[in-house]
Amino acid sequence: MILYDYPRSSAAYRVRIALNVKAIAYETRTIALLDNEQQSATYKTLNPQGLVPLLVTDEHHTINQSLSICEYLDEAFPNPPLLPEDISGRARVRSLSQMIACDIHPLNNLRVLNFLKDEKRDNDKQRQSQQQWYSYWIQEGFSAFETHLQSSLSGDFCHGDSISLADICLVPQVYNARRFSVDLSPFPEIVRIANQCAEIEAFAQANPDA
Ligand SMILES: N[C@@H](CCC(=O)N[C@@H](CS)C(=O)NCC(=O)O)C(=O)O
Repeated sequence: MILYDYPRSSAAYRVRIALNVKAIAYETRTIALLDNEQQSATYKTLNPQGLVPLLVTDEHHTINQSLSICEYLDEAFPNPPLLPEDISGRARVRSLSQMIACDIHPLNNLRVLNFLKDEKRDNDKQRQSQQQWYSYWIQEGFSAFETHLQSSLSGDFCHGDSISLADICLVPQVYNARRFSVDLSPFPEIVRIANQCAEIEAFAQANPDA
């Protein structure tokens, strides 16, 4: 399999974790987001959205959207599973995953931050306003996520005592939060679970700093 990737892309980071958890061999092709390579004609023939990640399967199918890729991997390689067996558990894990992937992450994406740039502001003001925007959306989203984690349905991980798609979405978002110095002290459960995941090889190997 080939993963079109960028180390600091949190959507691609999710897929790297899923591939590692399932011990699937893969190659990466780095798309230089800061050089706008995602918008090149060559890449857009593979992914017209101009975003990473993109997975090319061994059967040469291309799949974009990290959650679809993770669910594809889960169906193609069922062990260990990324979703619980019971349907309400699966719904809970998908809902936690989407809280991050659909309602936090898109607001802080590179193209959104670039669109919000105000060329009239000096660099310091620019950075300050970007930081405020970034922190606001993470803290707003994490506040609801933290409340969900207080449920008895959570355990060592977001859902019960085994890794699920929700942890795979949470860890890259926490990485981003730390990179932008977002205060995580109001979210002890999020921090506990992210730190626990960091000890697991599949997560550690997928970390952008690795
Ligand atoms: N919903 C998509 C989001 C993909 C996405 O936003 N990728 C970012 C990196 S995390 C990207 O390629 N950004 C390039 C840009 O903003 O130009 C997914 O989950 O795969």
